[in-house]
Amino acid sequence: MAAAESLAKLSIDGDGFPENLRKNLSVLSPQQVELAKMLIEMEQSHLFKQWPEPGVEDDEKCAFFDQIERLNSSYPGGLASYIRTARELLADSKAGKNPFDGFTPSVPSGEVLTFGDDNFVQYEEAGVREARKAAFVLVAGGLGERLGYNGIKVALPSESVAGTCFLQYYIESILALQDASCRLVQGNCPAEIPLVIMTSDDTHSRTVDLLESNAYFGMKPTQVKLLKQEKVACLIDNDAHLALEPNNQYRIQTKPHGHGDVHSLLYSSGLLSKWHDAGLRWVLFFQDTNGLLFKGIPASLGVSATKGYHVNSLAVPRKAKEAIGGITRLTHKDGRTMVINVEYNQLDPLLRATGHPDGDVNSETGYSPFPGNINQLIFELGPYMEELTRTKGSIKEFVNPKYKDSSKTAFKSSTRLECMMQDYPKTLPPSARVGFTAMDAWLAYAPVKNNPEDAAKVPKGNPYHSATSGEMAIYRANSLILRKAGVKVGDPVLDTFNEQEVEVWPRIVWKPRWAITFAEVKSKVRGNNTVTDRSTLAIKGRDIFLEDLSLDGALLVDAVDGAEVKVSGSVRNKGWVVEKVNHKDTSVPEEVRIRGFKFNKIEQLEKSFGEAGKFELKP
Ligand code: UGB
Repeated sequence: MAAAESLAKLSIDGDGFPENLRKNLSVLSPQQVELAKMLIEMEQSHLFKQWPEPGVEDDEKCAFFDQIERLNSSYPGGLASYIRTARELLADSKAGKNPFDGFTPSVPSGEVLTFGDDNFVQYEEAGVREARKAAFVLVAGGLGERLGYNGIKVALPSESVAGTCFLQYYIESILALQDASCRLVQGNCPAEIPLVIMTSDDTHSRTVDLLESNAYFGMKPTQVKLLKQEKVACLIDNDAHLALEPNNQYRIQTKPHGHGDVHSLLYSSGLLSKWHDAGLRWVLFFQDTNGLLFKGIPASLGVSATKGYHVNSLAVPRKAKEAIGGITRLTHKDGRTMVINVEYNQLDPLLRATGHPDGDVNSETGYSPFPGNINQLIFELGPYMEELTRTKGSIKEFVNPKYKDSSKTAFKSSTRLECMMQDYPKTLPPSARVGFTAMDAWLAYAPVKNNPEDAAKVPKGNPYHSATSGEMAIYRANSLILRKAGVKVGDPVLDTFNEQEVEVWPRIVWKPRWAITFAEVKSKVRGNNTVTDRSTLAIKGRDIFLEDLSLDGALLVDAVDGAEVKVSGSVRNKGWVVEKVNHKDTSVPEEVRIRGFKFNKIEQLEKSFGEAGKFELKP
């Protein structure tokens, strides 16, 4: 029998060869036998310990090898390479080897932007011009364990005035950039910015459903491409023995490999060369729940284009111990340097090991001296393709086992290898132009990552990264932007929701179509406008102009393209009142209770303009 012969070539006998597997060879295909051989060679015979006689659960045995085949083919170099790397990294971890051994950290310099000044506006214009040559990549394969939300994170409302979910906000922002970019170059434009979404088994089907049930939020379905990442095998010990599911001896336990998979998936998809041939120049990576993200994109893309950055990371001031990586210049003893993210759990030990006994602490500015990485990365496509041709998109991995005790011989639970997309520059040559663009956190960063209990425990003064803070940050940013554009916006009031104290600004939202840059905001605000602190304002059309408006209450204006609407006069009504909700109150939908408040919509002025023409909305 071919299968048996193939295994016989293994020349493994005695203790090393599991009898239970030998007996079951007749059940397996020749390919499965080859995989079995690889597993035995990689010292994984424990996987077959409990296998029953042939004829019992044979379908399950084949399903086991189907999974092995998937794990083998989805990892660059196959499962054997995964196990080998795991052994090396686990040995390093046990030995307490510092991954930054030989490197000294220092604070890098980059482009620091001030919202709304001439420099910022010029970068924004340069960025909008480049946007038509960009492709966007959203990494959305994460389960969001820290948030604990039952749905996918991109389906969560980013705010609850208009109820725009994150994916909708992202897609509408890309479409607005596309329009603005084409307008700037007067039509000489491919007109469709591609969007790739990296999903995983945890998020894939629900992401497809969300897109399909919302007509892709206005994007052409052909513009959007989903790439699904596979999970990787879990490991039970320092010898990298694979872990079986606790309740199924025919399934390997798997966990996510991290957002770094995005590079190998893009490489193998063939999309990069397609984009290159279509004249694209930039690839922008971003994460699943940052409702401010696109406020920083145009200017940062402008920085990339102006400075010729191959890699540009967006950054914000970072509070010490905040769960965001620090952008760091690392200088090796041999003289090599690189500007790279040092992940939040590694920054403190690295600093302590290199002559900073206090570790990750704030400087006299009240912030960590290291800019905070918000994992919004802008790569120049040409150099990116060249590098991936060399590396095939594989990214330096790491392992983070939770040991039972200081002997570091046993794990509390299984572990696995992981990789991060921001580690891409680690393999770049010193000639690569790697920089960062820093801006205020209020403008560009407000992720939703922590559940209410954990958010409430965040040290005072550090950002909560919760649904509460994420939504309130949108109102604050929009209020501050309108202020900068000359609108008199009421002061915020402090309030506490789900035990998190936040500033509550007027609830102002607008569609990205209305304005995607500060220059656009300014062009749509004329005369003397006032919005009081208790007000709610939602602007949903492209050609809506605020002109001598005095708002004290709630106002919602919608207009189709071509309907030019001047909004003015005095709008006064009882408005929308912010009401507290307890996150433990299960009678309230989950997406509401995790933010700790909802609106009681008492009274509003709501007006829609469905036809082209010139209109005035003046009560
Ligand atoms: N993600 C995937 O697509 N696949 C995966 O396997 C895992 C995640 P988290 P974390 O700027 O906010 C990152 O869990 O640990 C997606 C940076 O590493 O939110 O908070 C997932 O869906 C850190 O340097 O990441 O840390 C989500 O969209 C810091 O900058 C994204 O990857 C921080 O984010 C991030 O996943 C930040």
